[in-house]
Amino acid sequence: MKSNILLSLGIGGIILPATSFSQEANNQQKGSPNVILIYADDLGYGDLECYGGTGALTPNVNRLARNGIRFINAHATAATSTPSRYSMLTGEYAWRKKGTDIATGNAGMIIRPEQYTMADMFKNAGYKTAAVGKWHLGLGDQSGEQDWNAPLPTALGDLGFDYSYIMAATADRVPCVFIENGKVANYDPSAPIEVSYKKPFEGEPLGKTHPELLYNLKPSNGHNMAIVNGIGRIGYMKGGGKALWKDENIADSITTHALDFIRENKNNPFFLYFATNDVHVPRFPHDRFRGKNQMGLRGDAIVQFDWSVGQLLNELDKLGLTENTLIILSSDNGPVVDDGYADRAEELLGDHKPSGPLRGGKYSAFEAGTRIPAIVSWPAVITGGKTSDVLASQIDWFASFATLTNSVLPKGSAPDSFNQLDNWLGKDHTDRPWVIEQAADHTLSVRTKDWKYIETSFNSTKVDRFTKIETGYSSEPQLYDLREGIEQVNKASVHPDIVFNLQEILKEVRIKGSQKRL
Ligand code: NG6
Ligand code: CA
Repeated sequence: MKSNILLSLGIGGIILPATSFSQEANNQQKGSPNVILIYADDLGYGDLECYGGTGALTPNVNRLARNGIRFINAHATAATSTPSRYSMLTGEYAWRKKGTDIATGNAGMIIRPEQYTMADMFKNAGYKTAAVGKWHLGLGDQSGEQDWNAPLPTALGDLGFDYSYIMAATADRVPCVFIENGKVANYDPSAPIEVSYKKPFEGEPLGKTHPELLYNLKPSNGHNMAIVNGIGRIGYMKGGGKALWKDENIADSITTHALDFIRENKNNPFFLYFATNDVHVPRFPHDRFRGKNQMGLRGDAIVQFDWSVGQLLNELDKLGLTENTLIILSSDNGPVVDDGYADRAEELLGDHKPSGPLRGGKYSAFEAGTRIPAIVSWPAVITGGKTSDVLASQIDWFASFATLTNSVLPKGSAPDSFNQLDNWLGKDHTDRPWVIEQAADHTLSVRTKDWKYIETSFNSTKVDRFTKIETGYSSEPQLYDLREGIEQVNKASVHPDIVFNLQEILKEVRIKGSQKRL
């Protein structure tokens, strides 16, 4: 029997009727479906058409949603990229580990080779594994010590990925080159690469000193160090020559490499982590995606993202792999409109609401920081066109995929990840007992289906000056009743018992770990 307090916290509520599954589907499930994780960057809860987005057409994502389940209560583990990705790929909350905040482009590898990753798990289950696109989890042994002109001593091959074609960090951070299997792709020996986040290289023009060279995009905040492709970046860089990326070709480049990987592995199970640069800044999509929506470059980036999704779906169709490929499409954190470039995103937003009905955005402790779109499709097993409001977190993908592939995880690995496979496949509608959300300043929130507690923060900023996003930080404890819709009225003083219980969950998960708390 559930205790009253569990019920009052909204724990364990069964929301939707369970779907029945045929024996055939269950048998298929025992096979090894291909798994593709399409991980968008800064794509908000309200950005896609199928989540109410009005500003840009996303027909390919619509197609995926028609074949799958659209989750409306799913969370990334953090409101920024590096901690979110760290948690997702290791099954360990990033706030347990130092050095997992937004990484520079010359950060050393944050996940260490001895850690067991989601890719290791797939590889041990007989899958071919690949990471294509944005990485943002460091490369090489030591921060700032990489020699970008030689193979990196440690890279994604040490974390279970058979193949990788990645950007070291983000498009707004140097080095602006792709790294393929631990080496700079298309390396140009005539232009040796040097990278520093400490000091500029003599003779290299900077955004700050040579704004006239920023012919593609100008910054609105920061982004005034190295200039590559007429766009200012974070960090200093020299050389690169023919290996330097052109921002307008990034989506084409990563999509092409993803398609090649799929083709090469059409006869064996594969795991593809496809992490797009879209819709992160600098938003500078290819010409053919321009001007197709009212929102300017941010909208064009959403359209370009949708195009990449369509390319993957078409290829699976062509190869006859659609039926037995499990696709999850989601985002690493919530949306931001002005993230440091003068791309007119704010001015052209119109009625489009990147956060949908939620409060806050990227970086924020409020819901839009981590509540993200999540669509799961697997035609062999899932009857499409459904919506699920089950409370879910990306932290559970690791253990859920382990169940999917009948994998045994080494002791101590993925310590915060629970097997919620049946929830993600729409068979079980029991909410996760709690979900923990990490804001940019490390403020943690714990939420159940009905309630959300935001712990007190020493940070007094209410609205970020540059992004104009409400942070959700307060020196007072905050409690919101999510049945009322968004976080609006702080009920902490009205329900001290609920505050206490949510604080206890947070304390125990923090100190004793997730498994002990269960
Ligand atoms: C911020 C950057 C922002 C973005 C973010 C990381 C400035 C002014 N802002 O510091 O542009 O790069 O870091 O985003 O430089 S994330 O999605 O990768 O976490
Ligand atoms: Ca992000």
